[in-house]
Amino acid sequence: MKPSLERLGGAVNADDLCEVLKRDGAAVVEAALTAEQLGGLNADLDRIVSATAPGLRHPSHERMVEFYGHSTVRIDGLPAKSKTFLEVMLSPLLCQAADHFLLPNCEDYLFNTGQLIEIAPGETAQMLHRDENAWSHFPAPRPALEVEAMFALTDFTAVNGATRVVPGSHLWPLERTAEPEEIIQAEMQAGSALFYLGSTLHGGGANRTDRERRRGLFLGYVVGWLRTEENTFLTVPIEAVREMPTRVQELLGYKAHMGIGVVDVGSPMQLLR
Ligand SMILES: O=C(O)CCC(=O)C(=O)O
Ligand SMILES: [Fe+2]
Repeated sequence: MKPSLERLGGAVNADDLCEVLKRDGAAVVEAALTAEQLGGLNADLDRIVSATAPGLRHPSHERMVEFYGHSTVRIDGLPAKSKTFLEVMLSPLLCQAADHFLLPNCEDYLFNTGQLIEIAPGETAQMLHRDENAWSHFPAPRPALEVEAMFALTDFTAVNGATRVVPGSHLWPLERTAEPEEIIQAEMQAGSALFYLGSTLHGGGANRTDRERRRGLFLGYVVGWLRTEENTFLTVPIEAVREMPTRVQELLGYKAHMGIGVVDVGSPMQLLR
């Protein structure tokens, strides 16, 4: 049976979203951003995107070069680059989904990374993957480690690179690969979001247009005892963190996970006072 990707209205409550995520591993939430948030993010990021070269500028490993794409612009450090991004970090649906899936496995969760991902014409499809495989040394079966969302900042279409996703694959053994008919593209309007679990197979789509750029804002939370993908202590200056809401400071790692992530053997919050 061809799987389907559930589409929920922006007014969906978190319990209903979590039910669908538990069953399918992914769902589209329409109008997840307000018009002001969408406009604010694009205004904050336009100039930075146009000044940034595509592809990996400083590869951490040669394997990441292909994975991150040659015609795709990626930008992190977003908490210090956009005030609206901080609002999106605290968006109730995403935080409630993270509460639901991650709090059974940790004291509190952390911001894993936020990336602006702009796929330019000519980009090929990214390999399907599970984001939790970033922690591939952790043998399966793993507890839920990561909850994430890809917000569309432009329309996502089948030809401009809409994320490809495999509903139900979060329940598969890690070695099972997807058949073409099991892959669905998360076509959605700007302002909508694909919510998914870190165990769900997905990947960026190919951009087969002549001039359309597909801009997405990716944001994920992980259990607080993992090393996060983005090194937020270096991407977000501490002077900027001092001005942020307390919950954002916690999510950026200034809350210790019991004895993990401590400063002076205690809470890093002391550095923000
Ligand atoms: O750009 C996309 O649609 C997905 C990107 C992605 O899954 C990743 O880089 O991990
Ligand atoms: Fe991914």
